[in-house]
Amino acid sequence: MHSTEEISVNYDVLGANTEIARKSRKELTEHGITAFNIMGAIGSGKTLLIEKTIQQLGSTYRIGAIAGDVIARIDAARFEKYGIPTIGLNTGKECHLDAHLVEHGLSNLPLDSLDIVFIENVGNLICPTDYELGEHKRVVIVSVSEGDDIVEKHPLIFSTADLIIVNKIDIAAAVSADADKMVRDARTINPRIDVLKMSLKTGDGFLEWVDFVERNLFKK
Ligand SMILES: Nc1nc2c(ncn2[C@@H]2O[C@H](COP(=O)(O)OP(=O)(O)O)[C@@H](O)[C@H]2O)c(=O)[nH]1
Ligand SMILES: [Mg+2]
Repeated sequence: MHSTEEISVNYDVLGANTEIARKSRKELTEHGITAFNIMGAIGSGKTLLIEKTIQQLGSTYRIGAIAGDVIARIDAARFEKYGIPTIGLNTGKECHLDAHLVEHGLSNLPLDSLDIVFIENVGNLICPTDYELGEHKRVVIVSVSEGDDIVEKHPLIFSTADLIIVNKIDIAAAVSADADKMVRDARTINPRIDVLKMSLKTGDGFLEWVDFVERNLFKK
């Protein structure tokens, strides 16, 4: 028979995280930078989305990136090859970025000469939910190959997001997934959410994403 006991640590971890995130958001805003927190499962298309956005918008706006991963700088290297300022953050055993780590990352980016910062979170649909990072917009990208019940099974992350992208619609038939059901599920969970169906392979829906990014930039 297990016995359980409540232990009070007298420290509000999430509250402290939110406080640092607010400071970072204020600093970014003062610099006229919009930050996007890109969340989603491993393999949903987070890195490719950011890479294609750098290709599309990199000559118009000054873009920086933070790539979160448990180990290694593989995704960071994918952004660096476009010549943009990039910080790779390793979380070790943690399944999400937190505001403290991102604050360090931001302190190493040239904030005076950026318009956009893309933050690729660690691949996970649960852990990043409660951790604000200082972003202005929260984006969740899911792919049809995760199963068309993936949205209804993870309501919390969608309830806090501003935009959900249902990606890889080019392979929906091959994996017997109903992308429209995923869209409906997202709208049921969060009626205020923007939803896009996309294929980063064919380009379907990509320009709507670009429009979402540009609509959320500060006027300079
Ligand atoms: N068929 C197809 N493959 C995609 C699409 N988007 C991403 N991929 C592939 O999915 C894999 C994972 O993408 P990646 O961006 O690394 O995912 P991340 O782990 O979320 O950063 C790569 O092999 C991509 O080429 C898409 O829209 N359609
Ligand atoms: Mg990635």
